[in-house]
Amino acid sequence: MAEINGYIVKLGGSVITIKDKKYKTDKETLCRIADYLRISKPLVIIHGGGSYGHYVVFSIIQEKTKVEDVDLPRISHTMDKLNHEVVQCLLKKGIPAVSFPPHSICQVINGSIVCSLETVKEAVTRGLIPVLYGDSILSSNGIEIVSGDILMVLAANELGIKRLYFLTDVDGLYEDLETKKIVRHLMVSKNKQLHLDIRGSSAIDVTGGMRAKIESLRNLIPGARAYILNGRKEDHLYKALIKGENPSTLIEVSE
Ligand code: IP8
Repeated sequence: MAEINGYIVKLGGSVITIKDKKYKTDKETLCRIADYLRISKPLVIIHGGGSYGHYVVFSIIQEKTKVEDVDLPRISHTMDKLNHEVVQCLLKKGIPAVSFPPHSICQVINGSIVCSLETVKEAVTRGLIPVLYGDSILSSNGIEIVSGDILMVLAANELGIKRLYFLTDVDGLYEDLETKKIVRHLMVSKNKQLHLDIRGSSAIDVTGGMRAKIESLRNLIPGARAYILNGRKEDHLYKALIKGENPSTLIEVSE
């Protein structure tokens, strides 16, 4: 796959929604981030579930321990509402955002997530900005919750995008949770296990939080660079998206 010059960004659910308020978007933060995206023009935008997706899945699991086929419409519809808010804000800022609901282009086949990204690629070629999101998708034995982090890796690999930004609500990957010292640089590889004490998120998180995020990055094409930054901090957004610097954690993928 030929490399495309540009980047893909994940708007973490913890940044664009209000964590402890069910189904509440943080419009102010979302629109502030959109201002930076308007200038720096990502190729693809992916967003997480935050207090929409994680809450709905958590409620279902509390009601009956596991999600089933019949829950797909409820989960997808909830994520669709958040996606509507995201796309609305992007459009208001003049960003040509177009939504690609993952439940309609992805499914789990023989244990692997497979997405048809041909139309997404075509949209990118035409200067549009596809917007995908963490969602529930069909699998051979029911449904599966696919994180936006996994979609970041799939889309980046498929489109040949080697620069990824993950906007989170923390300052990067913590080396030490007490001192809040940040890991500035980390090399990961598909062939090497990670030996890091990475904790999950403190909020309700049904897709594994930071640990799952870093694990999934091992599957990126070698040479890819992923930045983990605080999407609520203007200096992080400015340094990363406008200046192309590393304000927090840079994860590089080797062979
Ligand atoms: O926040 C989660 O996506 P993520 C999606 O990117 C759902 O892990 C439906 C919980």
